Amino acid sequence: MPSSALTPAIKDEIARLGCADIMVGIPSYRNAATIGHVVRASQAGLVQFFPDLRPILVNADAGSPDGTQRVVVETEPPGYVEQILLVHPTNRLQRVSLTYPEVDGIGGKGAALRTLFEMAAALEAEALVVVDSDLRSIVPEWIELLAGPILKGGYDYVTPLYARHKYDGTITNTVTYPVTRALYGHRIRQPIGGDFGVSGDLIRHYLAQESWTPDVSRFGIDIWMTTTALIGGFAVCQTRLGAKIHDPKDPGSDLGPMFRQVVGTLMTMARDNPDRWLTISGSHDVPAYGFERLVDPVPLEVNTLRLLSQFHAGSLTLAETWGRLIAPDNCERVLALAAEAGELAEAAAHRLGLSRQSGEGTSGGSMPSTDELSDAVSAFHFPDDLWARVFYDLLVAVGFGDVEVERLVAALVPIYFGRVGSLVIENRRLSEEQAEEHVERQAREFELRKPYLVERWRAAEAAAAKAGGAGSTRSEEPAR
Ligand SMILES: Nc1nc2c(ncn2[C@@H]2O[C@H](COP(=O)(O)OP(=O)(O)OP(=O)(O)O)[C@@H](O)[C@H]2O)c(=O)[nH]1
Ligand SMILES: [Mg+2]
Repeated sequence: MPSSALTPAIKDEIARLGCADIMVGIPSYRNAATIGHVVRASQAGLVQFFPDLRPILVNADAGSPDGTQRVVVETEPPGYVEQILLVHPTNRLQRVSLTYPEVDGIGGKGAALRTLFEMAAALEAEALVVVDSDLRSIVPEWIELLAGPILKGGYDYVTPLYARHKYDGTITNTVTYPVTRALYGHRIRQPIGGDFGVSGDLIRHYLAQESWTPDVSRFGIDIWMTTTALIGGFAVCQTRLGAKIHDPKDPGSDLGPMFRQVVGTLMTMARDNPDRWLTISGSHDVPAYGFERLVDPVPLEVNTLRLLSQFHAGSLTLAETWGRLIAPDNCERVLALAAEAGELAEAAAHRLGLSRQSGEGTSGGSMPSTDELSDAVSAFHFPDDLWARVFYDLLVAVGFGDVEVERLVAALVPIYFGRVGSLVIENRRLSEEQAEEHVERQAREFELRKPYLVERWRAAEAAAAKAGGAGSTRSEEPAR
């Protein structure tokens, strides 16, 4: 990890605070509208469930101009805990909001967490709970659900389980869940959920890592935390938090950069740790804490027409790059699908009176719903096996090809849009449970196809060793 970049002000703050047993950390950027609720719930959770511990709440903010930090320092805990439950915390709750420093010139969620790790380590906290600042559905019990397995159960890393809408969490559903499961063998359903519990031991391990990259300073942080915990052999469990309601994103318009940062980090870590996944086959359940909850997540709209158009548009500029990265048979299938996506989207846009590229309304009329849009392109289907093969082809290219990871992952984005579009179309008539079964089906496909990855990886490894002379293996000399 890059050397400590804590500012003198943060060091002074740490000296003033001294020690803590349990810390809640909240990264933020322009979250004044929502962070108050998160701070209130966290404070109540600390006092209500851990009255005997020394608690601290730290907000690591990007210097938001909207008053996020002011909201944090002015938000008081709810009075009911002491008034009704007569719980009197032994130790006063400390509440701090600070502007975190960049890491090697890069700011972002990961840089914020880096400051939180350093603070938790300096304060010798036994457990750090990290929660997102745009959460609407957090309740005080989340703090216990995320810290309990660490403080009472001896676990090191607690990942969330949520009831999410079938169209929410597309990067998770299409990449991080199935790939983490197939590579490392742990069925962690939300490897990048954003709400985590981390033990003091694991924080120290994080701070000792050399694998921090610019993407980890941004949205690569979540998959980096999960993968580092798995590779390091730490005890991992899940915890049932109920619904995740937060500022939602449409996968076609908001998630491109996040996809690149998350998937770039996942691939770089796989490239650098082949010994941790090459020999693993199959997967096992990861224990879950907390009582089951029956909740209906908030619906989300997705513009499937735009996803299909973007897939097609990507094929027009990236066909040559895809040809260098993807095995010929698979590439041919992807190009045929992209052409089909373009035709279907164009015909549907014409029928619905929408502009072709954006899928937006052209005459000020209201935008059709996800179902209407998906019905109009219902013939489109991107098969599970092709998605798994293409992903694995790219992983091999990360290991042994001559295209740098950033470019390679950028080239995958339009294909991801095609895959997500297909899943949304396929799931439009399904319940959340049935859609979940599709996610499982796809994860099994990644496991089933893993021998394809291992075979290609080993062949490329052998070819690289031959070309570079005896002893020049991939793991000694990572190809960038
Ligand atoms: N400190 C800091 N926090 C950030 C930055 N960008 C995002 N965050 C915080 O990171 C958390 C997650 O960001 P979101 O934009 O909600 O992303 P997400 O919920 O993981 O993404 P989806 O689930 O795909 O919607 C929130 O608490 C944000 O405030 C940043 O640049 N700096
Ligand atoms: Mg969010």
